Amino acid sequence: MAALRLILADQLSESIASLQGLDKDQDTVLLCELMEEATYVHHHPKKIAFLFSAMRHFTAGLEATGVRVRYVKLDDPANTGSFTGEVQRAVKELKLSRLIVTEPGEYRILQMMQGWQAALGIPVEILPDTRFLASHAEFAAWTKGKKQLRMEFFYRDMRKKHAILMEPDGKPTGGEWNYDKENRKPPKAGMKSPPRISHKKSAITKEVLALVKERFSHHFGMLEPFHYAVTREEALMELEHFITHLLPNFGDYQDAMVTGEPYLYHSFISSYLNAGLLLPLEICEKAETAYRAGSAPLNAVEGFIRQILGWREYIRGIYWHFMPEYSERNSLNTTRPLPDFYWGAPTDMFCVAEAVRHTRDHAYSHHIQRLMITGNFALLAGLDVKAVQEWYLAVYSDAYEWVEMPNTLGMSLFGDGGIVASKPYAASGKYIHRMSNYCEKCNYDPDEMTGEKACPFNALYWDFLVRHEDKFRGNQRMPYVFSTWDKFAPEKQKSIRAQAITTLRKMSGGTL
Ligand code: FAD
Ligand code: DLZ
Ligand code: SF4
Repeated sequence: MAALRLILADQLSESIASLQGLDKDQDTVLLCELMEEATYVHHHPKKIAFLFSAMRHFTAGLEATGVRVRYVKLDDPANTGSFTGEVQRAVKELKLSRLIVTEPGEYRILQMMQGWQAALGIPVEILPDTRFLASHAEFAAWTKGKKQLRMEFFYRDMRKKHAILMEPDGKPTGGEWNYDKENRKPPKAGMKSPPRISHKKSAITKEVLALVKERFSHHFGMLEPFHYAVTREEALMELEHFITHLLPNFGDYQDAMVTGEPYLYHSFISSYLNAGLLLPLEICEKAETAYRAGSAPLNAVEGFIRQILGWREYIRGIYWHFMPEYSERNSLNTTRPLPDFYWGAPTDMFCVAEAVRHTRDHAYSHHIQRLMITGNFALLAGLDVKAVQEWYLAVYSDAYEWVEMPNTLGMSLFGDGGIVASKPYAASGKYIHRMSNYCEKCNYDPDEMTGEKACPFNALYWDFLVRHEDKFRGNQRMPYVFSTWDKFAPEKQKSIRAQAITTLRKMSGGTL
């Protein structure tokens, strides 16, 4: 029975389930560039260009091996603009009798797929995405009987299951599961990370850049310069570069932030990994090999592997385990609209402006900028969880709902009520001052709590905690926070809260 095999933009792996058992004589593979997907949130132009170029290169690779591909370009006059429209059109025109897909990374698309069998009148097989290392059933089994779903314990099971950084006696390499206590160094003065590699633009990429420039220039973000890898070979070069030149310092400076240095020692592989150009296990194995060869220390290698084997798989597990109800959570009842400075409007907060600049220029900022600058501000200011999620989904080239939502709603905004984070990642300007050199360039003063020059994060931090005292006072992981607040004189408490009100007013008025 001739099959249509749909491949989504984030399924660009030869090992994807929907390509297995393909019959070159009968089957057709479908990839499509879709207006609906590019605009349901206004994706960053670099993200659209990366995905379109990677899809076109992936198609060329399949065709070179004799696979028949129907590739629908964005500007094809017959393009209906949606997955459903394109699948319907292909089935009708090619007279195919079954459809094979791999489960998507977004609940919205899964719902669409679940309606296709009835709409098309042919069998539709939705296959599991075996590129992930924990299946839905495995994750569900892990959650059974647990009061708290802590990533650390899930991660240990994954280490054992995949024999990563494990010794023959069943103990973790080095004797500890986690070396994070060695990993929180502030940046050194004048620190610069080694240059990143960049990739020559192919004719395909040039054509895509022209298309994206014409159609999506009004979206937030700079399209060029464009240095992304767009093939598996190029993504592997990025990975090699990271393992050789950056991994040794990854652990030490994982939380550091430096002006003008968007990547520091971070890998910048999430876009390639999430789109399927790299696979999680090969990355972990290369990192472990570097440790065993003595070219990277254990704190760096373990910390890096934990992000992929632990956090990434855990986050995906949370998304599918709790959807669709998860998306409606807003445990802190936040409602304030997203201020314009998230979209590049001026702000005197240097740290926020810098994180937004990196985002605008690269469709990337590293984890601590996402969590402790833009995320922390959104948490403290009580910004509407849906608006914040939409921002994160649109502006990062690695963003798909399965990974964006639990990170934003759960980890960053505490909007899931504490499933992902056991306490809110709330911090004052003191933390940002310690972990970055941003405050040196700022109009605000991280040591001031009140007054014109006071760092906005400071009063907002206390105001946030007091606003949500009912939720956080009893939190075992925040023992000293409320006792510090209680020791402040009532006058000081009053002026801090008044400062927070002024700060939020300035934010709404566009003058923060
Ligand atoms: P590195 O720091 O080098 O880490 C290595 C890899 O580990 C990453 O490439 C990524 O695949 C994985 N990883 C690390 N942390 C996480 C995490 N918390 N969740 C899942 N995977 C992780 N990551 C996304 O891939 N897509 C998103 O849309 C996304 N949105 C986020 C939103 C917020 C508010 C926060 C706080 C984090 C978000 N993250 C997201 C997680 C993380 O910030 C990025 O994976 C990371 O910054 C990507 O950069 P890197 O490749 O240089 O990562
Ligand atoms: C994010 C995105 C964009 C911008 N464009 C496309 C597209 O044209 N075609 C496509 O197949 N997928 C696209 N995607 C990814 C989807 O929106 C969605 O996030 C993933 O397919 C979920 O698995
Ligand atoms: Fe950010 Fe406050 Fe430092 Fe300014 S002073 S950079 S607002 S933390």
